[in-house]
Amino acid sequence: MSEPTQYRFSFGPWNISEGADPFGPDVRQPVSMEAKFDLYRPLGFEGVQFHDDDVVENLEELSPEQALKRAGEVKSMLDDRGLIPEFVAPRLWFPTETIDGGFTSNSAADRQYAIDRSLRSIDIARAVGTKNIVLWLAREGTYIREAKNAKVAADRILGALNQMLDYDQEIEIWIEPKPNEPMDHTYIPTIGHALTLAYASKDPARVSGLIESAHAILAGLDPSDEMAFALAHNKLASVHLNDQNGLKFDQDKAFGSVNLRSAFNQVRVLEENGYGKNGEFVGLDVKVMRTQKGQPCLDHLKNSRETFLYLVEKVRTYDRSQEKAFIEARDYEGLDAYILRHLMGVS
Ligand code: GLO
Ligand code: MG
Repeated sequence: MSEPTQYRFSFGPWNISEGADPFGPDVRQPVSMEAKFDLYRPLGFEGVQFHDDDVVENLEELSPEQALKRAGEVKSMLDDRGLIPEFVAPRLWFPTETIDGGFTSNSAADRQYAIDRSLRSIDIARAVGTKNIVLWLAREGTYIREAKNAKVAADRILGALNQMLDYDQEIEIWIEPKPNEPMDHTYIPTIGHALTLAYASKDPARVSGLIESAHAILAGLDPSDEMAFALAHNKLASVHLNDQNGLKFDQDKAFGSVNLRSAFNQVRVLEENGYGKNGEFVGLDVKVMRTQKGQPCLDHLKNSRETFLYLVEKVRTYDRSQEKAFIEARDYEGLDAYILRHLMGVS
């Protein structure tokens, strides 16, 4: 038996939010980035997920030199607190140039903007101390099918990936698939799409996937199977654990809060396949409820991390001989009941 995995956790500063939604303004005060960094370790987190403009605020107003200088300052803030930057993601969905998409925009100038911004975020990633780039391809899709040529779009996404791989021979790219929101449909909705791009790229060893539970659910898929598929290809670079109550807007609910059994299965697949043994983070991408009082609100992070760890215990205390006996007898009714009893803590 190998040593049990000591999991380490990450979240992004956007997970400490002001609580705005499309129908109402902020309900909490903003917290500065540096003050957010102070909150990580006491909560049990050591990894920080970043967008390029979380590292360098007002990125577009700064020269490349100024931006790198700022990224270096942020690196020192992280070092001082024993924090690790997990990845940097180019924010290809806020700027006006990305209204019609990034790499798949119908405007050549806007496509170039998306490439330039992505290369810039590689420089920022290196300066803040990570080689990992996340591509959440937020606006690579359409609201109506006829608006873009989907075949050309797929070629363009691959072309962008290759340009990024060429730009820096050491970076790794982690694609985070999501089927919808903000688009009606996106071009890279599942891990199967993401890994096809990885294998088609000029350096497949440097391209892998990041699976978010809610995104898999929105695609009508089981998050643990999506994770298992990536693990089978040795391409699960990270996860964004959270939960989702059916086919609605992306809810980013606390991990396990909707479907505890699905959460158990995600933890089971990660634990059984040694996820985390090579330093992979257990990433969270969770929103606090808008209704929550307090400043700042952190319970959704604390609770999600604890739920993960309780479920690790459930996986480790799962009676494997009983599981085996049920499977050998093809008694999946028995297995089903055993799992429910185990999760409920009764026997
Ligand atoms: C949105 C995504 C988003 C990404 C983040 C990092 O639905 O989950 O939060 O994870 O931008 O790429
Ligand atoms: Mg996410």
